[in-house]
Amino acid sequence: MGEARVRQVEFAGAIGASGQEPPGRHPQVAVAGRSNCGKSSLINALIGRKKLARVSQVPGKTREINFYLINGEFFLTDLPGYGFARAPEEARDHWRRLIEAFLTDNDELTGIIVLIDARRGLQPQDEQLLAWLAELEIPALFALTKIDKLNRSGRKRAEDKLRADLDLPPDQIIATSAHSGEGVDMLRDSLFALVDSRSTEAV
Ligand SMILES: Nc1nc2c(ncn2[C@@H]2O[C@H](COP(=O)(O)OP(=O)(O)OP(=O)(O)O)[C@@H](O)[C@H]2O)c(=O)[nH]1
Ligand SMILES: [Mg+2]
Repeated sequence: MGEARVRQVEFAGAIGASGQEPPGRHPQVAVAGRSNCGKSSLINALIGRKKLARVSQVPGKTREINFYLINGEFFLTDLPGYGFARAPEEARDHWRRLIEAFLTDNDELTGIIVLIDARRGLQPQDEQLLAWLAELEIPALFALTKIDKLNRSGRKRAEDKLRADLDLPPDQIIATSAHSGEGVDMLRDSLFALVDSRSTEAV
């Protein structure tokens, strides 16, 4: 396996409407989750940059798919969040079209990192995404975010609940915090392993 280290990262471009092409042909791993669950913050932590991915003060602001090229080899992709309660129907339709087009017929898509806010757990709004992942057989990694906000018992409850909800073995859910850095190295290792598994497969 290649070394799980981010040596170089650059913003490569964005897609704002379905039908647009990604900014280059590289394997992609996308980060998805509800609005405000901490996607951009965790991407910054994973790539070791404080401000490359924009962290929003106003939830539901990101409407584009943003591509970050890692080591000149693969894209880490920041997907717009979903499930923002006050989002108008039109915004939800936009999200659905954009993400469905991105997930469907995307030969470069190697996997998805699904982020779940540790204080909220799996929500009904996550179901559309999970249904697509299952239907399209897209490999997924699952991580709880903002784990620093919970005490020991709250954290155990959140981990147990998500494992039960997703019916996954314990080692497939990583508890993370973009603020304390907990779990970030582990998630990065899993991310690189996912990308490696693809290049091995292609040979
Ligand atoms: N305590 C704590 N707060 C966090 C953490 N990660 C993100 N936040 C905060 O949560 C808010 C949303 O973070 P973002 O990274 O913008 O979340 P996002 O999922 O990209 O949001 P959208 O792009 O709007 O969907 C910000 O105020 C962050 O500072 C974390 O690990 N711990
Ligand atoms: Mg964001």
